[in-house]
Amino acid sequence: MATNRTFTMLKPDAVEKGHIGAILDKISASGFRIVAMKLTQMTKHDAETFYAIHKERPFFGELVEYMTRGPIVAAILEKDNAVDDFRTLIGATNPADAAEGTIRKLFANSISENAVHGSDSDDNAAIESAFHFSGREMF
Ligand code: IDP
Ligand code: MG
Repeated sequence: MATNRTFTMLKPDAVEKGHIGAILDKISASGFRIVAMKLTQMTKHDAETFYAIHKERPFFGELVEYMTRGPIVAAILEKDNAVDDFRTLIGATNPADAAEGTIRKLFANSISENAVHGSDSDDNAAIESAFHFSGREMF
């Protein structure tokens, strides 16, 4: 996969609160092109696999419970410098620390329910994209 792509999820809290449109609007207005997108729900096994790197963290059970409780929007986004620029757009993990105007500042509830996921590296963007999408779902 090209390194100008990143992977995102609009997490269950954002979907529950009806923020899909507003968040996608911000993503598009920030210059990202949607390469792939779907509304889907992660199983417990999916969430445990996706977040395996965090399995020793004290919040792992809470994270899996949260990420599986309702549908998410999964998407692949394209832009120059996509991974870093998207992390800037979403803001810090804890919305209390997120910069003004960032997606997490605007839409997140808390450090655990923080509205959006963004890949942290080109390698993880490719792994996470392939976790959710087949080649024929990418455009
Ligand atoms: P990131 O999403 O900003 O990359 P990570 O450290 O990779 O943050 O954590 C993954 C996800 O786990 C976060 O987005 C959040 O939903 C949850 N999380 C992270 N830290 C905490 C915590 O201290 N308490 C509860 N949940 C957390
Ligand atoms: Mg992370």
